[in-house]
Amino acid sequence: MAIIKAIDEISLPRLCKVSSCVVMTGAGVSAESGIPTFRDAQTGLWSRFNLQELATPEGFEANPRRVWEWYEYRRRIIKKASPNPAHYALVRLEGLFPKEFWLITQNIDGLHASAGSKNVIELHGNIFRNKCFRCSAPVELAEDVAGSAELQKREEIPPRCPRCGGNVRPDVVWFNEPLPGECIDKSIKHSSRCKAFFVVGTSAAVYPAAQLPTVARRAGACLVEINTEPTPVTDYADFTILGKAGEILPKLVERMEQFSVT
Ligand code: BJW
Ligand code: ZN
Repeated sequence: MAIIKAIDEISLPRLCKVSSCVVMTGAGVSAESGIPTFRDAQTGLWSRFNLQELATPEGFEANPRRVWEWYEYRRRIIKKASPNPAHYALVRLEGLFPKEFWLITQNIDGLHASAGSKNVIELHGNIFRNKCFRCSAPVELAEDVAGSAELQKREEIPPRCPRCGGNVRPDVVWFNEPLPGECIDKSIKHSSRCKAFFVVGTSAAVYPAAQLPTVARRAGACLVEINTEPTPVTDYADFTILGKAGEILPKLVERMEQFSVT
């Protein structure tokens, strides 16, 4: 384990004198924006909601209305949220690697793009997009259609696909579903080529995302983890800093910016 107490223990040349950087983020990065994580003991979504019923295709087939309404509830929380200092620090980090920078996120909230990050790969989809459960066609819904009183009266929840009449679902990746092929292929490629890899705010419990830090480490990247708690990545990371992403990342990026101009 390489848990360090202060960010000045991190070897800046190993992070700044390289031309390629990949960051992988998880729900912990959005926690300080007020969006619940999944596995945190008291506050995580899976401590209150049933994963099998709400985040699998089987759960949707069994009760599409329940799943649609749960995602409506989560959309309302996310719509009210704004990026936090961790998201903005990652925008500045991208500026330090003009040749090659990728931000791979498991988050579906779109906050990295809202903050201004450019090269974002959304591994698990985006909660504000929809698609048809039957034919997979993307479905655009008017802002006020989903969950409107009129639809509830007609019991058209979830809404119907205009192409085939199938149930509309959020365009996110549930358990037992493959990740978008291009996203995971690009993520593996960039993780295996980068020289600096940051893992921020993820329990690294869900595959295939959880394999990316291993891929980067095996290929020789310097691996830096930021999390409030140790995770499986802590065992093989070069540096783990325990603390909140919104507090650690701005300080670390500021130090990297200072180092890069000298
Ligand atoms: C802070 C903080 C702060 C808090 N600052 N830190 C290989 C081995 C074993 C199992 C599998 C395997 N391959 C596949 C599987 C099965 C399965 C899986 O991984 N299961 C595991 C649970 C064992 N994987 C899948 O099913 C995937 N599909 C797949 O592999 O398909 C194969 C296939 C091929 C062909 C045909 C069919 C299938 C799909 C996985 C989809 C995951 N989906 C979800 C839901 C998305 C939609 C939604 O939001 O509703 O994605 S589940 C949920 O977990 C969500 C997240 O993106 C994902 C990861 O969670 P994350 O981000 O790490 O959050 P937490 O809560 O776990 O952790 C938060 C962390 O932050 C904690 O560590 C805190 O300490 C920390 N933290 N505050 C810094 N302020
Ligand atoms: Zn359809």
